[in-house]
Amino acid sequence: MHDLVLLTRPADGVALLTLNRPQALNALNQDLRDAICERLEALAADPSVRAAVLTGDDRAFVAGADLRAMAEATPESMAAGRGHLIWERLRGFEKPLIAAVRGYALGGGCELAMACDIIIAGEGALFGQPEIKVGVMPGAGGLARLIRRVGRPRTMLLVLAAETISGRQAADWGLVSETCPDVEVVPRALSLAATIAAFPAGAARAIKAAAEEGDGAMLAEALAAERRWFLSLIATPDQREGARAFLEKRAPRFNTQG
Ligand code: CO8
Repeated sequence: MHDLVLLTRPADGVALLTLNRPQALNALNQDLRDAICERLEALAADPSVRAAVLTGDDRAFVAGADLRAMAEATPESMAAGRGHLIWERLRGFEKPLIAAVRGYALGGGCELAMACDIIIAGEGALFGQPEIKVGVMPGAGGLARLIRRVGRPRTMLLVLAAETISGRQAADWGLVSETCPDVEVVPRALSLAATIAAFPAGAARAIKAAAEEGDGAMLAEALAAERRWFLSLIATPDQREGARAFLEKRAPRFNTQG
């Protein structure tokens, strides 16, 4: 499991987590979610870590929830499973966390980046919430957080029309903190993490807590509603068709009549 999320300590006070499931473009299956949670718990408990960077590789930050796993899921199995724990773990993570995004950040990948405090995006990064293409919708902030960051009209362009945007456009929209050439993404994120690690840890913790509390109550409600509607689409004929068509590399045949 440790191989799924590599941990290095490139600078004093700084941890670098690298998602390592390249054969599936870091799609979030349960093993990868568990490995992320495990790493976050270890970093939370380690007083020598004062800021962390989360990254993927050149091709993908994360290409979404794992559609292979979703092909067989039911609302009950998903609601009862551990799938949501990663989002709770991220919301409860008290140390500054920076997403360093290169390549695809789609669906759950865009949601994972938005669950971090700062997002550094490569110019070639690609952000989107294209769940509708596979018969579902975002379930972990792709509506609730995105609407707060870029506004509803732009959110709906990504969520309803499955449009994707580059890292540069994501910066213009305010979805990410800043953009830079792809090769500079991880160094820039690490440099910011080192800066933060040299500031008082108590102040950083208070800033995160205040940001969460300020936005928190209404966000929590919106996230719960989003997850409920997401689960309502699991195991429907269109969701099954969407996942199977993706895995079989063919165009889906959806019921477009309602
Ligand atoms: N799940 C599983 N496997 C994937 C995924 C995925 N999301 N994305 C890519 N892969 C796999 C492919 O199946 C392929 O494997 P193989 O070589 O065995 O066939 C490998 O990764 C490489 O992918 P491609 O060959 O497709 O690479 P391309 O460069 O041609 O295309 C894309 C890259 C455009 C990223 C394409 O792979 C794609 O469209 N992927 C799916 C993107 C997507 O729809 N993401 C949204 C998923 S749904 C979601 O995230 C819901 C989140 C809700 C969470 C709420 C929880 C409560």
